[in-house]
Amino acid sequence: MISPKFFYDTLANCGIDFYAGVPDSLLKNLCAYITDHADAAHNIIAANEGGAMGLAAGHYLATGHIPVVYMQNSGEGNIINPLASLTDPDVYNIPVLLVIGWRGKPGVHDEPQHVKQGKVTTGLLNVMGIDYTVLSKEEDKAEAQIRKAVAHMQATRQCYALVIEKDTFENYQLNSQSSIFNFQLSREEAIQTVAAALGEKDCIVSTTGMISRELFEYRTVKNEGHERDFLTVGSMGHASQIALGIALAKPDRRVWCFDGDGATIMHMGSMAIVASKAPKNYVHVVFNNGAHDSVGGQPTVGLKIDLPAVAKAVGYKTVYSVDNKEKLEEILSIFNFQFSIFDAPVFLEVKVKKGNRKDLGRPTTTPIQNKEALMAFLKK
Ligand SMILES: Cc1ncc(C[n+]2csc(CCOP(=O)(O)OP(=O)(O)O)c2C)c(N)n1
Repeated sequence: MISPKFFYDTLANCGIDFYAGVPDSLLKNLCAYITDHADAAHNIIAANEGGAMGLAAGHYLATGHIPVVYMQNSGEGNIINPLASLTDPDVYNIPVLLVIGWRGKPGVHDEPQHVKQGKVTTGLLNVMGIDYTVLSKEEDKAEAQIRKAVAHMQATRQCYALVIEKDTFENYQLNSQSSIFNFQLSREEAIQTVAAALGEKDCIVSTTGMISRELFEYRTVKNEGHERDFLTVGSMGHASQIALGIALAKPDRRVWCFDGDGATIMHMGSMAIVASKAPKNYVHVVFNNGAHDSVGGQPTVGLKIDLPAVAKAVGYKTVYSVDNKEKLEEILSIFNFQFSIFDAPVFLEVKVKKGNRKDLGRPTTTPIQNKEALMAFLKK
C-alpha cells in the first residue's frame, strides 16, 4: 500500500500543491491527510466535482501550476461538462490531475449504486480522451506513474487521471478538529425521532450514505415495511428533487426529504426550485453534522453557513433550526397538529454530531424492490 504522505510529497516534488474535490471512501485516508496538511487556500472541499474542476481551472489560470481534483467515480458525471467544455484541448486546454476512487470495479463486490459506475469508470475517461493509469499499490511504481502523468500534462496541457482501487492507501486518521461539534443528538437518533412522527400516508425520500442506511435499520427494528421510504442510494444531491417530483404528483400526501448537509450543498440550487413550486406537502429535513460523514468525516461548510436563512431567502415558507431532541419533538408535534394549514414548504435543519454505529447494516432489499414497494404504496 502507499502512504498518503508519500503520495502527497511526491506530488509536491512535482510542483503540485493545490487540491479541490469531494471526498470519497476509497480516498478516505488520502483526503484526511490532505485535509490535515494542506492549508485552507490549497485544499478546497468543493460543493460538487464540477465545481472542483472550476476551482482547479482558476488555480491554473492564476498560477500556471497543475492542480489536483479528487473524487469518487460517482463524481465523473459531475465533471463531464467541465471536461468537455472547459479543460478539453478543443476549448481552453487546461491540465488537471484527476484522482478517482474506483468503487464498483468489475470483479470487486460493491453496493448496487456503484456497479454501473464501476463498469464505465475507465470507459468514460476513454470517451473523453483522458489518458489514465490505475495507480500501483507499490510506492516506487506509483512514483514512476505520477512522474509520467505530470510529464504528460506538462507536454500536452491535457488532463490525466489516476484511478485508485480499493486498499491503495494506508490508514491515516483525520486529526483536524475543524468539523467536530458537540451537538446532543446523533444523526441516527434524529432520524428515529423524525421518522416516528410521520403519518401513515407520508413518504420519505432519503439521501445517499448513512442517512438511508439508518432509516432502513429504523424500519427493520420497528418491524415495519420499507415501502414508505425511497432510499436514494446514489445520485448524491438529488433527493430533494425526487421528493419534489413525488410531492407535486401526490398533493394529498406529505413528502419528507431526509437530506445531508453535504448533499444539500452539492446541488443547493435545487432548493430554489422546491421553493418556487411551493408544495404545501413538502418538508425538507437536513441532518447537519458539518461533514461528509459517510465517506470519512471530512468537513463541509454546512455548519459555517446559515442553511435555514438560505432556505428562507429562496422562498421556503417556514424554516427551523434545532439542536436537541426536545425542540425537535416540539416542532414535529406542530406539524402533526396543523398539517392541513401549516405553511409549506418547510425547511428543518437538525444539527447533529458526527459519527455512526459501527455495526450499522446496509439495506437488504434491492433498489428495484425498494422502487416497486414505494410505487405500490403511493398508489394506495
Ligand atoms: C456525486 C457523488 N460524489 C461523491 C459521492 C461520495 N459520497 C457518498 S456519501 C457522501 C457524503 C455525504 O455527506 P452528507 O450529505 O453531509 O451526509 P452524511 O454522510 O454526513 O450523513 C459522499 C461524498 C457520491 N456518492 N456521489
